[in-house]
Amino acid sequence: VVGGSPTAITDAPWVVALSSRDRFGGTRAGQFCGGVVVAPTKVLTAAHCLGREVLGGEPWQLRDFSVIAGRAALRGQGGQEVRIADTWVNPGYDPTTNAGDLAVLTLAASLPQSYVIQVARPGDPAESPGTAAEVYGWGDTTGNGSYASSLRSADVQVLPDESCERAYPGGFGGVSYRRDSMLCAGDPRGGRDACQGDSGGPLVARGLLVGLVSWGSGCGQAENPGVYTRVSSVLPERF
Ligand code: 4AZ
Repeated sequence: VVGGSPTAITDAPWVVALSSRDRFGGTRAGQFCGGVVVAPTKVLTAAHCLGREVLGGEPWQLRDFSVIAGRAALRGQGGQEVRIADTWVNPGYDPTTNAGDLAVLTLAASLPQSYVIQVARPGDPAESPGTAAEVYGWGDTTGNGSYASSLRSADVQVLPDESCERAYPGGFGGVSYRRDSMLCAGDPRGGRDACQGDSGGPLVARGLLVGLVSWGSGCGQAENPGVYTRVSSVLPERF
């Protein structure tokens, strides 16, 4: 998260870190993506977080990964570190266009019900342009590869689809904005945004989950907003 500030986990108990045993050790505790608790044993993340670009070409095994919940400081105490029992990747996810970038992790143990956030329904006013929103994560804070060891969040707003259609007409690596499965959000003046390492983490508006950090060009550039998975339209079922 660029342009953000430290966040207590008690203010955002639904934010979790995805951790890989063998990667990004040290202060990041293996953190490579974010996630969000939508039921005691269900965590949403970005499908691309389970893809080759993030996890490497080698066959990986579920036992190499865990979810860190209830903890803002990755190397701190408290909270829960839970194994992942199963993964479900949205069959509509298209890695070449990033459309439908959502996966569901089923946890091997239950998290407290108090961690659960409610998901916005399709067309909820929380998805309307101009709505204040917050993005959360342990990702890059500068755009230069400086990752956060403790949870941060930034105030952004839901932007009109046109803002992202203008920014991403198809020229960004062939990836274009699609309003049916994506949500546009950011800071109209620039400076506040999700960044690398925040992928899969939540965009929250009016207390509801509206988006998952998915992609964008750079971080915090006014003319290149963040693109989020539009959770309401991609999620297969209610939790
Ligand atoms: C990334 O590489 C990434 N500014 C995520 C979000 C954004 C840019 C990059 C949005 O995971």
